[in-house]
Amino acid sequence: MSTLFIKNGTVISATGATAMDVLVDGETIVALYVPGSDLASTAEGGADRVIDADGKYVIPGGVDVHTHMELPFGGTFASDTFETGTRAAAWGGTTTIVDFAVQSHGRQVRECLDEWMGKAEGECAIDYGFHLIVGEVNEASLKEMSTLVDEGISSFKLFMAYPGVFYSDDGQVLRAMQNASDSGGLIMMHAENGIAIDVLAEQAVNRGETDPVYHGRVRREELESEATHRAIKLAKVGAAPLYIVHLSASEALEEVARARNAGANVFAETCPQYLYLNLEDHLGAPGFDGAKYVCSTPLRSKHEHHHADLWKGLRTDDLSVVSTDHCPFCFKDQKELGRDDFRAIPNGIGGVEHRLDLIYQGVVQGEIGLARWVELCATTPARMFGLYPRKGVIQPGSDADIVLYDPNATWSISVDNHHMNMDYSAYEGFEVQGKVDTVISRGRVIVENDNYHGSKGDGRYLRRGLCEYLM
Ligand code: DUC
Ligand code: ZN
Ligand code: ZN
Repeated sequence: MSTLFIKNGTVISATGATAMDVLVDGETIVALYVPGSDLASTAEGGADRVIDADGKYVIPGGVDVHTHMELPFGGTFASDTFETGTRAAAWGGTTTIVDFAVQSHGRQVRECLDEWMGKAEGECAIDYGFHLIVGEVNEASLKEMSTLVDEGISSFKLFMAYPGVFYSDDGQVLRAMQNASDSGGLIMMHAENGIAIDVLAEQAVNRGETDPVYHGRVRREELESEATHRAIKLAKVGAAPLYIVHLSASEALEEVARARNAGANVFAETCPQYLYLNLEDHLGAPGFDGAKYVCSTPLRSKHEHHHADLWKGLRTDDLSVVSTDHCPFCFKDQKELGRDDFRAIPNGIGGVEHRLDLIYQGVVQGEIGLARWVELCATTPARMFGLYPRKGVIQPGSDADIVLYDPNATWSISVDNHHMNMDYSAYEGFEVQGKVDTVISRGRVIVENDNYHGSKGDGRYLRRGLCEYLM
């Protein structure tokens, strides 16, 4: 097995920044050294390869716990396959994803899971795990949920939105929560009142309001906060921990903060799109361009204070994780399905490649510190979803998933330089300070000098443990 010595960098962890040299043996981090020490010189002298990280941050590889490669949605499929999507993730410094296997309505969990395992196996550039979307809560799926926790699929997404597709009613939600309470699983909730949204959407279309912006106007903030509130209360009744996905709005955040202040095991994530994009400028872009920004939960109004509140939530830990909800669709032929009716626009934004950079802008702008950046993008997601300390930290014994990040590089995001399988970028022209320089996945240098050196099948399936935050 070959050894790799990374010297002169600043190692960033969830607790701070320290000048440290890092020794990797094969796939594993084996030691950290005080730079310039005798031990460091000996380790460097014996290494097969030395990388000079002078001027760079040395951070744990990103852990994106919310992606949807190949997701079937609205008569089409998310445009990134496990191959293309995980390669794009690697380019952006993410070395682990947790994607969603989907139990579709009317089908057995096990059969669906096998199918999703098959889609990913041998295709991924980086390590990957799965949550399960429980498309139908019934006796059979509840039984499987308990078994799956022991098999390393320890989190389950339920939807209070999308009636007739993924939707679970309150009784089903409660039963799934009771099950998770017994098994140690974590319920992830898409918290929007889908029944009410469908009424408003139909009324809007009947009035001739068919443009993409109405997707955001009918998915009202109240319908996110109401569902968030309901989910929190149901989780209390079911004695289950709860993780709210893709939280986008101030009022929903207030519900989470209130529950957390009361000591509940309630957690939430947000995504870069809710920190940088908005309803008027993006969803409301001229012509049909707003379709590029149709996702659910939707982008919120710039005239309110959602962005500022979400950044604050990231500082206070009322928001504990930043994921991407990477769910890309091309504009041509996919987003275009909804030209005459926003309800037919496939929901999703691709962003798996840009999470580290976009959240690093929060460091540049003084919203969060360096340690919090790493905590939000790597350490907490790993702990939340049973991957720590294998992932999410640079310490002896952990997988050698390491990113060298250049804090001084500047560039702009574009469809012309991204690697996701999308014909547009939701962040086109967005100027970024900081850049992923080198990416190491289980000891292999897969991105270096703007070249990709990995191959499909490098990534391994991760059996996950339980959420670490449950009390
Ligand atoms: N939201 C999206 O935007 N896309 C896929 C599913 C979801 O909940
Ligand atoms: Zn969702
Ligand atoms: Zn999602």
